[in-house]
Amino acid sequence: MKIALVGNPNCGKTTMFNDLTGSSQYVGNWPGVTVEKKEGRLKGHKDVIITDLPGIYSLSPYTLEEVVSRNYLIHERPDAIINLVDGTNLERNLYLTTQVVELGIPTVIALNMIDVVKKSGDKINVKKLADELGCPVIETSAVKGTGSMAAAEKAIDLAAETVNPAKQIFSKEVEVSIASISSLVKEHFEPERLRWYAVKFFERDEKVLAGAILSEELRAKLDTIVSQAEKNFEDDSESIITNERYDYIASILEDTLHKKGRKLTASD
Ligand code: BGO
Repeated sequence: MKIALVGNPNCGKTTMFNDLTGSSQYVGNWPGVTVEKKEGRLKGHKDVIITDLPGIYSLSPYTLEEVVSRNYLIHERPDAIINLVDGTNLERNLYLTTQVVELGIPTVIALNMIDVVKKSGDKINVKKLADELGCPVIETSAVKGTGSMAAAEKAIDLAAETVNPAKQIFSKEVEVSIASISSLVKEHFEPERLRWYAVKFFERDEKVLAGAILSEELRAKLDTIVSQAEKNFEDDSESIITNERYDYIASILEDTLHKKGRKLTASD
């Protein structure tokens, strides 16, 4: 079984990887690029390989690290993902999470740096966060070694289950466009991957478009849908998606994050 560690730079991935794999690590390079590839066996589970993917902020196609990570996730398809989220920097870290959950791979969130969060007096409603994101959230402190093994064991359990389709998080208008794209291309992709591809087509992701075997006629139809949305929003489609991801994250944090000093309300 293959489990991938995914997260922003500095979220604690290396610390957790070392904790989970101990001395059974092998380090190489990703094929064709000088980006380090680290793999190791999960302690106490000889058949589970943990792959530490490069630290990234997004699954966009712009940096080598992003391309390596997303190629691995799409083409090698790990059985499950542990997405490390730095609990002290939720807004930025969840930007990647909103993309990871679209891949249709079973995902557990390791809410890391929880020791720092607790010390600061901030409160994160873990259950609500899990409900919003549609995947389990486990509090971890990689540096203290707490929660990491529980996150890995959760990932093993999830790998055996069918993955829930990603939630619709965008505005109604964007979701209508994505639904139209999905119905046009659905024969070309497995159902659990369809949303990832539909969002990428909406964004006019050049690498994904170049790799897809679609007729010219179909490409023209996709272009019409995207151009119409761009016209309505007076913005390019990639920016529309970025902005709406941040709107969604803001709405989640409104419900789940209580900064110290902020007055609690009845719904807290
Ligand atoms: C230094 N809690 C706390 N408190 N710290 C953590 C946790 C956690 O849960 N997880 C990781 N860290 P990486 P990436 C450091 O190196 O694993 C710390 O990029 C220091 N170094 O110890 O490297 C971890 O692989 C000097 O901190 O992250 C590390 O994802 C002073 O977060 C940092 C203070 O972890 C990044 C910290 C010389």
